[in-house]
Amino acid sequence: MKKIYFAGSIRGGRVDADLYRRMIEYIQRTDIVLTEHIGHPELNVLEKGKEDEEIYNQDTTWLLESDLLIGECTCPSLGVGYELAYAEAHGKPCHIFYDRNKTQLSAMLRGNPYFTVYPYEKEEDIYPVIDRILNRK
Ligand code: 6K6
Repeated sequence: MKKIYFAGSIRGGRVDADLYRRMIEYIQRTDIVLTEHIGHPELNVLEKGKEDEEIYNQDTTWLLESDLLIGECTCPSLGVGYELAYAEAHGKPCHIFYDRNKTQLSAMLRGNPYFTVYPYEKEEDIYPVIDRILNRK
């Protein structure tokens, strides 16, 4: 089982939280998601009392432990951008999804050949790509 670091917006906005949850549950059919809280509808309540330093230390530890990163980047997030650069610096494969009808992905991601970028139009297009990323039969 691979360890996946799923990255999605938190303070950048939670409009896509349900989508994150569905993607995380799909990955969890065969693999481990280190960051399953990203898809939780009441993250604010869950994380209450956690210091930012604690969050940073935990997330960077998980990133180093992970086999690869899957990010949903339709909702822009500084934290996700940072995580992508951190993952690249540590040689972790990075797979980025975004809805091409809702956003223009940053040139700093699209322009970097290190990242594998998947623009999609419908949510259902995401899942076969995840199957390929995870080497599922
Ligand atoms: C809870 C409620 C509001 O903010 C929080 C903080 N909790 C976090 N817990 C775990 N990971 C976090 C938290 N905040 C940010 N991250 C990490 O940064 C996640 O791994 C996300 O992929 C990314 C989101 O960054 P922002 O800039 O959108 O918050």
